[in-house]
Amino acid sequence: MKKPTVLSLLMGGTGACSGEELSGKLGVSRAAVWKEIQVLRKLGYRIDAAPHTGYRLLSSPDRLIADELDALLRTRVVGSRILCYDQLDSTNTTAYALAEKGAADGTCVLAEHQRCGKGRLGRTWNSPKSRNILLSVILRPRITALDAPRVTLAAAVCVARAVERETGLGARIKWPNDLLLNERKLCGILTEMSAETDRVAFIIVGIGLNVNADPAELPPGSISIASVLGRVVRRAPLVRSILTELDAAYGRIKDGVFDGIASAWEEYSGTTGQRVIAHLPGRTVQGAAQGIDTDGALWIRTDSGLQERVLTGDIVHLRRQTKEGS
Ligand code: BT5
Repeated sequence: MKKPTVLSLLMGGTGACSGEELSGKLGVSRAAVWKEIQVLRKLGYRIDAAPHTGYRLLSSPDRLIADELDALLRTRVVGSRILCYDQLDSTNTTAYALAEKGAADGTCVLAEHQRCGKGRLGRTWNSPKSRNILLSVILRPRITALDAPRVTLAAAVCVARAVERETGLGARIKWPNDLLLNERKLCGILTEMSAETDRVAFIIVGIGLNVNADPAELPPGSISIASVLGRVVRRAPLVRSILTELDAAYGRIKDGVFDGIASAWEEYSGTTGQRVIAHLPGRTVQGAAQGIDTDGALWIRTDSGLQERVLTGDIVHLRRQTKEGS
């Protein structure tokens, strides 16, 4: 159980909280409570202070603030510690460095802006300041490096579920772990790890989710939740949902139990059934995507009738084939 804060008590209460009540519950002076109220107001929280009733939280800013996320979360491991930064080079790079220094399982790093956000294979991730979710989670599962890609598959399912729950939008997974809406990229996941011979030391699951960015601020082919819904979406509840889903999945993955992940992935797959091109080292494979196996490899039935198993790489969705074959 995390220590209560002024913010968590104001968020948890149904009515106003007096300064005396807050100072009693937190074991600090009323002056210290007043000081904390001023800090929260500076961060953009609107807090009413009435002489006889006390403090009441009227609204929260759309900023990702550790105290608020702590107060929203009811997870076991994921979110055990939350660190929110204004600016970083990359949340994955910071999370990796923290993990090397022994940061706890489930530690989360968030940033409002990344100076050098990373994609896979040396590509970049671009996100305008304070509009989207840039999140990295440190996990320490008891698995081998060979099983690590399955953690990424599970993470894609978790984000798809959270987006569906919070916004009603049905994002689809493009193999291996992009989320698409209307065939445009909504979310990318970058998993990095440190492994010894027989065991993973830690995995960093880095999630970039476009929430409120205008697609004009993003690379071509991108989309955001707000651009589809036509309204701004608060990011904190979305982060809470993503971390809650990850926590539930991690309860099983931590001990190497991956049952049901491939089938959950298939439920959200936008790739299975599509005509695709896979770019592999030195060659390309074109055909119908048939789905993934338990290792997360994509099976493609090529036009010559052969079955190809693609374990890593990039694919492009081609236009869905109609009955007439057009
Ligand atoms: C990914 O790589 O999709 C993984 C992206 C992971 C980003 C997160 S943000 C938090 C954490 N910290 C980091 O530094 N990274 C992770 P990849 O499949 O290689 O896709 C990269 C490509 O997506 C780029 O080459 C662009 O074409 C495109 N792209 C870049 N920014 C985008 C955005 N905001 N929305 C959609 N597409 C984008």
